[in-house]
Amino acid sequence: MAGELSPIDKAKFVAAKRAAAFVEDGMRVGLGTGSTAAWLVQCLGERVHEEGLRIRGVPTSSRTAQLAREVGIQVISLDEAKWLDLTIDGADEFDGDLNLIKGGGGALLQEKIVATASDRMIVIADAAKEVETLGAFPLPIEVIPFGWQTTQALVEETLISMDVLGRSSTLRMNGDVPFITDEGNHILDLHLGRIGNARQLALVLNQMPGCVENGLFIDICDTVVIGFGDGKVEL
Ligand code: ABF
Repeated sequence: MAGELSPIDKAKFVAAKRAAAFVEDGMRVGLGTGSTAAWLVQCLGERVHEEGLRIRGVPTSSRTAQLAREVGIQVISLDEAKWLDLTIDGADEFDGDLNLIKGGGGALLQEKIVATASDRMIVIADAAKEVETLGAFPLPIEVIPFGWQTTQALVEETLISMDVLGRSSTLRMNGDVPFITDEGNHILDLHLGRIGNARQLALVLNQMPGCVENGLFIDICDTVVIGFGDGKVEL
């Protein structure tokens, strides 16, 4: 499967493969979104075929659901699973406290619901995702379409009082049209540069009318499996 991979893809693959080993027979597993999580789904599909691994997968996006079915993983809904033994997902940034920025793939709402409905959450990431302080990656927030420009203005105004470097935001586009999430919402990307108090910002953002969820994952991740371009893995 891994063949000749670029260093970045090798890093993602080895992290995913290592994390796949944590999945035990009979588990209900949350399956993340993004290119690193796609490797995980592939690795689990191999285990299903080669070992007869019996798992039920709960995808965090329609894209992941399709891939999971393609590789032979039994897909069920979160409500059918009721609770998950383990969720494995990617991230855009992680810091020393294992707090995350997620949502670069636009699935942060379902990802956060699935991750918090799990006994354990493992993040798989290439080493470039590790940061001293969150915020260089634009922080995605999911907002309902109704009055989104007003929501955007309120969010930017609120950021003035927060410990962040930047305060501008942009509507995420999909070509010439706004990106639409699986739930039919928009994504605003907040260009903050550096987030001094991620916990406080996460709380404030979710008080904003029109803001459904934000991409700050605070106290949710239990373990980060870090992949490197030379094939090394750390956790
Ligand atoms: C998803 O994985 C998103 O939350 C996050 O943005 C993305 C990272 O993508 P990749 O693994 O392709 O770098 O879970």
